[in-house]
Amino acid sequence: MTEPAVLCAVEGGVAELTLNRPDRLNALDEAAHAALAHHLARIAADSSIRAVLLTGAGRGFCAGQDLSERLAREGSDAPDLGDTLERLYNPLVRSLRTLDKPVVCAVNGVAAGAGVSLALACDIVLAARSASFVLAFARIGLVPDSGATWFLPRLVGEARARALALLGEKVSAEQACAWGLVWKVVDDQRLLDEARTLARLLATGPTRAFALTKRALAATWDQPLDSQLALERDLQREAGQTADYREGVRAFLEKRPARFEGR
Ligand code: LHQ
Repeated sequence: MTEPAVLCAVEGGVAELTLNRPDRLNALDEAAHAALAHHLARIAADSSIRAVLLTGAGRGFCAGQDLSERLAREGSDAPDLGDTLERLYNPLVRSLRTLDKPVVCAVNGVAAGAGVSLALACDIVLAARSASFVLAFARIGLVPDSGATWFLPRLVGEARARALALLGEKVSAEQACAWGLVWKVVDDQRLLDEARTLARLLATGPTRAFALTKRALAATWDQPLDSQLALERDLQREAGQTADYREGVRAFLEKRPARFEGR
């Protein structure tokens, strides 16, 4: 029997997704995309799942598109890579960004090409100290994709984004953290434990407020302050109607930890 391209284990309100093609540094082929789409749809529909953890098996996190699959598929024909993005990568990035629950990414090793984009599409990114980030696109004659040209300048600024994209140099986890690409660097052997602790914490949080927060942060780059204020007003109105808000205030007044139920 062949191994599944992506493993999914649900425990304590957290769905842990593990990219599982370690001998290819978890490069994404069609099967991996199909599995990710399947699991993310299930996660979105299941209200008992309140946080997601994404990581990779073996020594890599994700080496981007599986290039051996591309060659086998394309032969000597001029390929339509736009079609691949439209069918597979863009829906994946959109589904992570719009998922109504927080997504933690544990970058356990090298992230390259669309593997970098995949990590940056998550809400909180932890990186193992030995992990690295490679904008490998230019090395094979391509344009950074899957959101890379959107995420990078926003996270690291124009100067670094342009150099990273054009040079494709490997960036260490420490450097990525200093530049604001990731939230924290964690010792390799501690990475999964820390990421799981974080995901479990998020899974006991106010899930609706988290979803609304994601929506507010997603809108912020496209509109002026005045419109963002109006959006915050609308989203806060919605948050104020949740049971979690009532519980949060009650717990504060009673000087005890809140017991959020995600509704
Ligand atoms: C791989 C891959 C890989 C297959 C390592 N594929 N086997 C979107 C839409 C449509 C088309 C095109 O692209 C895109 C977006 C993209 O993602 S484009 C960017 C695609 N990715 C790359 O160009 C990265 C290619 N990989 C590398 O540069 C290196 O492997 C990195 C820097 C990630 C790691 O280097 P090393 O640690 O030295 O490992 P390695 O190169 O020895 O790789 C280990 C094995 O994994 C090796 O197989 P082998 O049979 O020799 O042990 C590699 O062939 C395989 N592998 N990446 N993307």
